Amino acid sequence: MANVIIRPDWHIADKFITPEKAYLNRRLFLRGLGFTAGAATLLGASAPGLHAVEIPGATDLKKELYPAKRNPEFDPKWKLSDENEVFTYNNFYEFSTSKNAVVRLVKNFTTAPWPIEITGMIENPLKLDAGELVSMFPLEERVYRFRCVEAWAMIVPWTGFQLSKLIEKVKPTGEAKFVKFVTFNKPEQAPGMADKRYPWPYTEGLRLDEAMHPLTIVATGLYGRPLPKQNGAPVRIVVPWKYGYKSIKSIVRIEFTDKQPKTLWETMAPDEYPFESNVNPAVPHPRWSQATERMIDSGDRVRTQPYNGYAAQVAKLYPKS
Ligand SMILES: Nc1nc2c(c(=O)[nH]1)N[C@H]1C(S)=C(S)[C@@H](COP(=O)(O)O)O[C@H]1N2
Ligand SMILES: [Mo]
Repeated sequence: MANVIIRPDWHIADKFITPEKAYLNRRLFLRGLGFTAGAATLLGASAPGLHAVEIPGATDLKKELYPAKRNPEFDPKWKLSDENEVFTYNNFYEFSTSKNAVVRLVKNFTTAPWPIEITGMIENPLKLDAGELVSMFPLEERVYRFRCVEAWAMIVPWTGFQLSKLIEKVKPTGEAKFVKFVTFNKPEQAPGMADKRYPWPYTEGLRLDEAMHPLTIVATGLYGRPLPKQNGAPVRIVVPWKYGYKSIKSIVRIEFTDKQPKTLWETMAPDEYPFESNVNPAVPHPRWSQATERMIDSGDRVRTQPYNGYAAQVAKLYPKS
């Protein structure tokens, strides 16, 4: 780690504000459509929401709703990670444990139709298609930090809505204390599921108060488009103050319960991936430090923040720590 750059905080150097790589790629996309180099430069500069060419793994669920308006409360002016990295460097073990292979292996993954069930200790159980869920509440864009337990990180614009809105609609009963989330179970479409060492399907969970927190979202899109398959189409959960594995992809079931749910990662290795899993630079993973993280596009090393930078919003949920 000879070239480690520790930056004082999350205000990353200005030189990264227009990533050259993203700019060049956009130019290539547009040129492919027959734009001249000059026109491409103009369009690239003036229409950042323009998506002229399909990205790998693209989906089109309710695409007329994108891009959604960015919520000014979650627009911290950080430099976004290069979307080409975000779309091609993925943890999605149902497809592969190799991050760069996922985007290729999602080709036969079908995400429509996509039935979702909301069940358990609630007054208003629901069965609906992902498209109905995506249309149920107004969509907004939020720029969040995202921190994987493996010590890589990114800053991305998610589209979605607060999970609390859905929870208010289904009305948990007084007994409900936890929310369990379950991913699809389609081994015929997801080659990684042949690895029977993992307790498929992928499951995750939150305490009810964590699920109700305004930072917790149902994400339906990324970079102004419906979620690509490799990033968890058609809908996933995003919990920005916890390690990335809590942000479960491609969910089919949300269940309200009075017992702390067993998660896939906790079942595999409880001391490495416990249920709570709040980002904490002071607590190393048993096999590596969590003090710093590597930005996936620039490779910069930055200091990891308690609760991934969201302490002011969420520390009160954890009075004992
Ligand atoms: N169903 C499911 N959800 C998942 C995973 C997975 O393997 N399967 N990986 C998790 C991990 S470890 C991370 S870091 C993030 C990665 O999300 P991204 O590929 O969109 O960056 O997804 C999380 N959600
Ligand atoms: Mo992760």
